[in-house]
Amino acid sequence: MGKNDFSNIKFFLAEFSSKFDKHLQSFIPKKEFFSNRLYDAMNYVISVGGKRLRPIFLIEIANLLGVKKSYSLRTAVSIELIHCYSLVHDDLPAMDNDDLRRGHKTCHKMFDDATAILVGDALQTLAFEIIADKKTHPSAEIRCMLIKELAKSSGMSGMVKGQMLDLVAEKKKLNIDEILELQKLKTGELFRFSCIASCYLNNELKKIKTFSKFSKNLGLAFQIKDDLLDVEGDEISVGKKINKDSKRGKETIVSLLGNNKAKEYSEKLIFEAIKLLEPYGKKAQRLKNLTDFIISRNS
Ligand code: GRG
Repeated sequence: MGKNDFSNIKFFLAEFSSKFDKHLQSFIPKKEFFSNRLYDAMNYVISVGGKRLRPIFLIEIANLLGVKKSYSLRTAVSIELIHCYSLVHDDLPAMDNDDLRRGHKTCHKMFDDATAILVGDALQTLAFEIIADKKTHPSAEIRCMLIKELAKSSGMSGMVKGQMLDLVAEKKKLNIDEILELQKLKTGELFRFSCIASCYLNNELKKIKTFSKFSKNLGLAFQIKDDLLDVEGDEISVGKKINKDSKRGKETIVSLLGNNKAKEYSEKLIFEAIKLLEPYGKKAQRLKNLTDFIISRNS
């Protein structure tokens, strides 16, 4: 991808975020007697930035398949809410114990631990409430399939399981296969939902296989880049503490393969992901550029 394409993608992402964020915020009340603290904290979490990568992939794939915009937008809000909840809980002292997220104080530092737990719970349940609503899709069957996928990708056989393995990894050295499995669950599962949701929304279940494969490569390449930023990036651009994994003695794909091999591996994953979009020709150009951005980004 040329230099111009890279700045175009950054411009496109900024434009997307500003529109998407307004929509995201519209789901959370600004003020209400008695519940102000909860809503203030929820609004804080969704207003302090974030790249919005999961929503953007969901919406770009939806556009490619021709899904009605209001359906994909609501589903994209749901996956971002799940992602935000996971970050709030991950930052808590009982988990990663972080003070900085998206360049701002973490939720529990800005408010307190109990509020952060409730914020996570409320963001998570709101995600399911949005998908379950008829406005997301007129077919109850399709809404149920989406709810099941979202639960699977975020719950005990998806992200939560991955997070548990990650906690175990603090005490036990994992090998490369175990780390790949951990990352597939912890990070990859939400990307999988983002990439296959439109197959449900458009009732094109046959396409799930291709987009699952696409998401597998995307999620893994994203994680490798995340690990590389942890060792090569700077705290200001990344917006969170760096060198976290090495300080905790945690193995990552990068620590096991070395920076160069890990980089090569991520490039191969992205090359193969982009190849899966070939049947869509020029219509998929922006999605291809976004896919490439996953490993060229610096935050
Ligand atoms: C608490 C159940 C539970 C799960 C937490 C998300 C997560 C699982 C842990 C966060 C720690 C971490 C660094 C995970 C690896 C990759 C990841 C999810 C990075 C953050 O995603 P970005 O870069 O974040 O898309 P922004 O802030 O841009 O949305």
